[in-house]
Amino acid sequence: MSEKLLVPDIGDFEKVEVIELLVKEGDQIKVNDPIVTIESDKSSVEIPSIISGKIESINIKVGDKVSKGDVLLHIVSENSTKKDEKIIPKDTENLIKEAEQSLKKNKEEKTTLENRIIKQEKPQIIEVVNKGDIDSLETKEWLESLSAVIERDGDDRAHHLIKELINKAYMEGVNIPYTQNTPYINTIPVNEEKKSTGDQNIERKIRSLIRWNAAAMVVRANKKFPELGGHIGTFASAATLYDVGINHFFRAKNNKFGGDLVYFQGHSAPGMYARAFLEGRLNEKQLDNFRQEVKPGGLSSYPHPWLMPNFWQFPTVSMGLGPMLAIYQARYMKYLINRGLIKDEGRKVWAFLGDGEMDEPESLGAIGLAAREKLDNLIFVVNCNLQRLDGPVRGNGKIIQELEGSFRGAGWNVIKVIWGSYWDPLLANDKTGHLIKVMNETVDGEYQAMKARDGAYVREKFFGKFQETRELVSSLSDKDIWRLNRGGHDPHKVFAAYDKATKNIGSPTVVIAKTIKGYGMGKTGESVNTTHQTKKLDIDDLMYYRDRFDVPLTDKQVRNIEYYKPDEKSTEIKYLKERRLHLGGFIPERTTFAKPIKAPSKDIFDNMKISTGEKEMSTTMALVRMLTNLLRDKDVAPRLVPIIPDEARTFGMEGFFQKIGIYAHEGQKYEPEDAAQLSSYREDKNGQVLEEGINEAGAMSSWIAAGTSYTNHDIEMIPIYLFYSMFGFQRIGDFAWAGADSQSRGFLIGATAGRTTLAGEGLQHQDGHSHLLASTIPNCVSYDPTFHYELAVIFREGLRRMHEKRENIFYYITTMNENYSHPEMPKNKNCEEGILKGMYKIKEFNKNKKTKIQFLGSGTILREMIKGAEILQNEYQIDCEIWSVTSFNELRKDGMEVERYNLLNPDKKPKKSYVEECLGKTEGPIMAASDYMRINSDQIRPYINKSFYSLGTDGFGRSDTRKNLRNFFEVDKEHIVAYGLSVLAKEQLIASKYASEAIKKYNIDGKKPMPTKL
Ligand SMILES: Cc1ncc(C[n+]2csc(CCOP(=O)(O)OP(=O)(O)O)c2C)c(N)n1
Ligand SMILES: [Mg+2]
Repeated sequence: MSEKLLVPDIGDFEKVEVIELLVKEGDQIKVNDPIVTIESDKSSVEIPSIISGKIESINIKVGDKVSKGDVLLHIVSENSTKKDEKIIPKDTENLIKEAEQSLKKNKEEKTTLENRIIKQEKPQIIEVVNKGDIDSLETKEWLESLSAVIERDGDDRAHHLIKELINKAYMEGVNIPYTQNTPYINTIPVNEEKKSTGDQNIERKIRSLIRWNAAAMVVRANKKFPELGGHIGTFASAATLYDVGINHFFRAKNNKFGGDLVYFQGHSAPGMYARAFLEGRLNEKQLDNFRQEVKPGGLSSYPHPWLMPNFWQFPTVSMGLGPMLAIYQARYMKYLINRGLIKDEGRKVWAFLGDGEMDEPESLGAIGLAAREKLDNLIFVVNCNLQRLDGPVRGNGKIIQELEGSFRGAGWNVIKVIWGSYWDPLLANDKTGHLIKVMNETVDGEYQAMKARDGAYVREKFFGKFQETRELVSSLSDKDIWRLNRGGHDPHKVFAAYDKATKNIGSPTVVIAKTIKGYGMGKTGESVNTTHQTKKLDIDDLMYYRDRFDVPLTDKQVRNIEYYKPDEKSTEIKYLKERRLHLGGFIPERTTFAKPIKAPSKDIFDNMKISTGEKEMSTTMALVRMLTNLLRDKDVAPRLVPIIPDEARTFGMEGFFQKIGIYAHEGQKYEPEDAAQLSSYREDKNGQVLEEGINEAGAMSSWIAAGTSYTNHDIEMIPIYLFYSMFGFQRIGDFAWAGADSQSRGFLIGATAGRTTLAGEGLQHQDGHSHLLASTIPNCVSYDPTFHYELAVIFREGLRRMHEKRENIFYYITTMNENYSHPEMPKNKNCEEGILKGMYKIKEFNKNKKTKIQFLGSGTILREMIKGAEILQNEYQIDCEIWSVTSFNELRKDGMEVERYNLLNPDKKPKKSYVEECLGKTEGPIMAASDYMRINSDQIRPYINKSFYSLGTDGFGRSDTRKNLRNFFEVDKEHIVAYGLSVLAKEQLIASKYASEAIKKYNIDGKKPMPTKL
């Protein structure tokens, strides 16, 4: 039966041009196969078929304008099933799934509840003493009732009752301030702690050796070169947190398992080196080259994959990046799983963070997303040693409670590990609740001060606050009191917390552990405000450190600050290795087994090498067209990860919503408002687009996760992050640097780029420097193309270099939103090479054969230069060669290298920079211009021995028409003509009157201040 395929609802557009026919008569097609591509002045989308069958006739051709309801094709259908009828109603499917899941969950919950009720010992009544308690007897009764409920019906019932009480109070108008906090005690009750299976004695010995070697490494390096720096205090406070993880939880990547991903806190790097030394992965010589990275074999100061590519995976030392990168890494892992690209192996992402670090807005900035996306593969461990660099993190408050509130409020599973096991009996005996009261009321400044003093001080200042607490410790000596340990230094408590964290389902977990900064460093380094920067320990401190951790070194060895490594056959080394063997291998370790992606054949970009004729389009639109083409390449299509921070419509990418879907871990639970339209907002569990919302830092973190997929997930992916160019490097510069360090591969597209192409926006939108920022990153390759074929050549080469040849570089390409027609690619065989190297001659005006000038134009301003050159030829008889400069940055890189070579080889024939090759033999002075600051084009000035002038858009942007903006910044064709004549006059190639006349003619006000001053 023959059926018509009609143009569907395409939104507000009418008479949209058909730019591509993707089928022909006689083709057999299936539902969802793309039929035609249509393009409005903003975006291009493919229309998929909703019928399967054989194409009988095609009613449209390229160039036709179509509207909703027009007939595209006649199809002889196979079974006359239309997509609309066949589609399983998504919502019903979701409902069934959800119901099934909740049934399963209920069952699980019931069993765990039963278990809990059975194993629960009689809960203790914790009475929290409160000054304002007007009837303590009544309070006691209520608390006893609650205890009875917990005992009889379990935690959930108790929770339910409390919730009901709060609701009731709220309904009665009682204004109860809401709190996300629990008392200042461990989250996991003693009776629910999972016991470690490890040998605590051996583990303590190993930990002590790691502590010693880490400190020795820093002290030795600083003895040799006092300028080198380093940190002892951070790792000293976190050693147990890492050790328990590495001995029992962090699973390495191997041929059977993808590996957990661990973000180590930057300043704790010495601890990781010290462990690798015991593991035999690093030798003494390497430890002695800590922070001496210039010669090969040195150990990098902090985790830097660029400098130690086989060891470190994640750069974290710029505080705040780690937490955000880890969140998006966990999210990206789920994305890969949901798209069926990797298996779900229950891998975890762990992130170790400092409590001071949590002040960075980025640290807490994305925790909402982690909860929303139910990232139960994510575990944060916040090391709360209560100190940052200068002093206490929250001297007057409590960082642990503050973090608990923030994370609980955001929907995380919070596990507080505050007190070590020595406190357990005291807490159990705290029948009056006074101990918890003191714990709650003592501020961090006091807690810190106590650990800088001794047991007697703690007795007086802490337990001495109440008679009840004083009595609680009356039988303890000062030494016993001093031994009361913090949770983060207690391997049992840490083990129990990690165990619980790894088993949590449905939400991310944060383990908030209390520790002591500089733990074990003695009077000069423990819990004092200067701990962070202590990098030298005197002999007494070293002796103390040795004794404190029972390191088997003689006094002489301590004086020599010798490392200690037990024999390979010792129980310690055997144990350490056995643990790692059990967990699949060493950690951290960076490897990659990803297969390259074959770059698409050149012809996939053929349609971008022909002229667009009358048709005008922006380079952003050309890019989207190109991506649409790439989605038809079977090798590339599944690997593309388009990332957009709420700007798809700005860039004309809304067609992607239907075509490849927006990733949403819960699918789409609602019918979108625009469901009937071709570009409907389609969320899908295996959607491909990462729509990040207004969140550039998050989008960049996703880009880094995808760009390092080849090493962290052993699958090469092609992230393409499109953003307003002004909200790129300027906004997320530190992330871009971390991405570079991580050796991310992929594309950053600075769309709506330039200072004058984005008309009608303004100072905060108009970018005149992103290329300069890009140029600061050594492995960033950047381009500012003008025409669609340039873009195509650059993009394909990017795919080839990064994803086929696996070079550790990334691309920054600016695209614009100014519509113009694009010429055919010049036939010159060197054109492609020139585009990639950074410049090629695009046009020549040589009618007059008298005076000549060289114009170097980039991006949108190239077009002004072409128009200016035309005026110069026709009205002033000046010839001109015009060069399209696709990348001043690339030209500069080549110039620097060649110059260096020539300086280093004074006796050899000098090499020529590519700029010199292009311009060396040309006639006339050079004038360069771009839509960026002059310094952009000035970059190549040193590499050519000719008069060189540049125009650019230095100054604050502002909103106006493109014409007015280019006039204001003096980069329009009129200024190009006037300045061009002035340059020639200055070079005494023409009389100055021509320049003066042009200045007058074009109403150029010589008295107008520099735009930088306006
Ligand atoms: C973005 C950034 N700002 C400042 C620093 C300098 N800095 C290094 S460590 C540190 C204090 C860290 O304190 P915390 O996060 O509590 O870590 P701890 O060493 O106490 O575990 C500071 C300010 C940095 N590394 N990164
Ligand atoms: Mg700290």
